[in-house]
Amino acid sequence: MMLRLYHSPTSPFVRMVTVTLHETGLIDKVALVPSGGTPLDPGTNPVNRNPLGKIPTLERPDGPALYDSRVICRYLVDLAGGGLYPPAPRLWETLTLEATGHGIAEAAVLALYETRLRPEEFRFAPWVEGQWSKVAHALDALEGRWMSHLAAPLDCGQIAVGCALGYLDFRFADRNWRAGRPALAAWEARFAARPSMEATRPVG
Ligand SMILES: N[C@@H](CCC(=O)N[C@@H](CS)C(=O)NCC(=O)O)C(=O)O
Repeated sequence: MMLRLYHSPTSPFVRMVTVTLHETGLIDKVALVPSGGTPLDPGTNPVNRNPLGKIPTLERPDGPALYDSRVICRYLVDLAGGGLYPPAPRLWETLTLEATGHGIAEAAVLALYETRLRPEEFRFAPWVEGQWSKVAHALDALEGRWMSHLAAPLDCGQIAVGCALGYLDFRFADRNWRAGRPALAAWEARFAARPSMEATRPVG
């Protein structure tokens, strides 16, 4: 069964899906369709498949296209026979960790759009700092409360956090997110060495 994933190598949300594809062994079943766009211009993003004009979007032979990345990851794990979403009650922790990784990536993408897409005269620095304070609070929560879950067997919560941290390194290296968060920094160094993470490192 061939799947088609609308893809960009720089998107942290796409990376959550491609890491899941590697970890479930499904990567060879998916054709990557290069795409890209912004809220200002959907570009080559598949607006006809995903009305929100965002990637990742997954075309599948057995139904309408799927989006967003969390839905796609759950579909892929189901297709692979399970594994990366544990049964409840642990599931609720995994999904909350996944939401934390997503929240970090969303705030970082919004901060990037503010500085990259907005003409200089319309930029509002406090709004960017507001996004960054969401990132900082979430990183502190990971360091303070989530290290034992992060150290447990792999799940999609860990994948979301690993990809979000990789995105911070890729786009916001100057913010030095590791400062004051030694446990999370050590976890990230181990996680980034997984073959699935090495194979999907952002470029561009
Ligand atoms: N919640 C979505 C977020 C996806 C997202 O924001 N993707 C960005 C690329 S990193 C995008 O397609 N942006 C285009 C736009 O916002 O119009 C998901 O998890 O899939």
